[in-house]
Amino acid sequence: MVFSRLFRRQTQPEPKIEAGLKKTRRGIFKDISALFERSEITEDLYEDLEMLLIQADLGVETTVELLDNLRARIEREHIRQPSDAREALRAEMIALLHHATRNRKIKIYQRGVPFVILVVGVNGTGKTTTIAKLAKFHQNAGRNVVLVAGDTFRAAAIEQLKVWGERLNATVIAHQPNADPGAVVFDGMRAAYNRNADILLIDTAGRLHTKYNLMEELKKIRNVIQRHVAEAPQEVLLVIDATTGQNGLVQAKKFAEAADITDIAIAKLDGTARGGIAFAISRELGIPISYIGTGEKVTDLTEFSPENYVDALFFGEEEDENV
Ligand SMILES: Nc1nc2c(ncn2[C@@H]2O[C@H](COP(=O)(O)OP(=O)(O)OP(=O)(O)O)[C@@H](O)[C@H]2O)c(=O)[nH]1
Ligand SMILES: [Mg+2]
Repeated sequence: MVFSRLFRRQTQPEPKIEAGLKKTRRGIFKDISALFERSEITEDLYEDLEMLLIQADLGVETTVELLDNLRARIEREHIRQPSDAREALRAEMIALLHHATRNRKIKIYQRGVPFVILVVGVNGTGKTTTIAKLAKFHQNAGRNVVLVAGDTFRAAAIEQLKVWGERLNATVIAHQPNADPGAVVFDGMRAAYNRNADILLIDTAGRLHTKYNLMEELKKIRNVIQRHVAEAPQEVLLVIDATTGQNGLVQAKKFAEAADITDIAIAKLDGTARGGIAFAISRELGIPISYIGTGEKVTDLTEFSPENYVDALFFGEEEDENV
């Protein structure tokens, strides 16, 4: 007699991620789970799984790769029970996400050397909000944060950052609208030293003019930063909007080609029922996903963990209630 393992949560519940993935979990991933309640592993099961994964925004290529890996594992481990196949799927999903997180560099925060975080991304993806969240995140860790309004194209963008600065009690360095972003960043770097800042968070304009312009502008900002701290920016964070799915991924790729991105934040995960985008991002960009945003509040940011993420696709409060 073959006993199949019970499919259980492997990580501690992480309420913010679970809440953020609620729509995905209750939608597509509920259907995915249901596939494994069938009596045998058949070709139909693989086909239905493929369709659902594509719907979840994994994209065709990532889905095909995941399914190939799943089939190989099922064969290798002589898996016969669909419930064990679901366990194998979880393992392969986690492996896919680790594909990128493994490239993550350890962050070194040194006293007296500002840790500069340059935040980039297409307009409207959630850059400024993510900056506020990150400011809170670092403040909670006891770090002194200064914000720089490097998005000088829109007056509203400068105001928005100032409002966050007031709420967070963080200094905001800003110039007039249409000022040279390089000049603002220069003042920001100086302020970081004068105010003993541990973290300097730089907002940038989201307009994706031409790739050449974008590269030039980011290069200028980088030069200004490096005049003060040679190893900065220690983090170049690309913010991706989860609700824009595969389109967002295409734009993110362009950004990744133009700027030396070190980390990715996926914002607005709470706003989509297709939370599979993280897998496509991980595979296609190969850049570590470091944070996920699951709401509009400053506290709605979590550090990314593949294990927690995948568990939250399958388990949440509502499942616990049923136990
Ligand atoms: N639900 C939800 N909304 C978010 C999240 N992050 C940002 N938003 C909202 O998305 C909208 C755009 O966010 P911003 O932070 O202004 O985006 P931006 O990239 O700075 O935009 P531009 O400066 O115009 O390029 C705002 O209404 C935010 O409140 C999130 O994680 N969840
Ligand atoms: Mg903005």
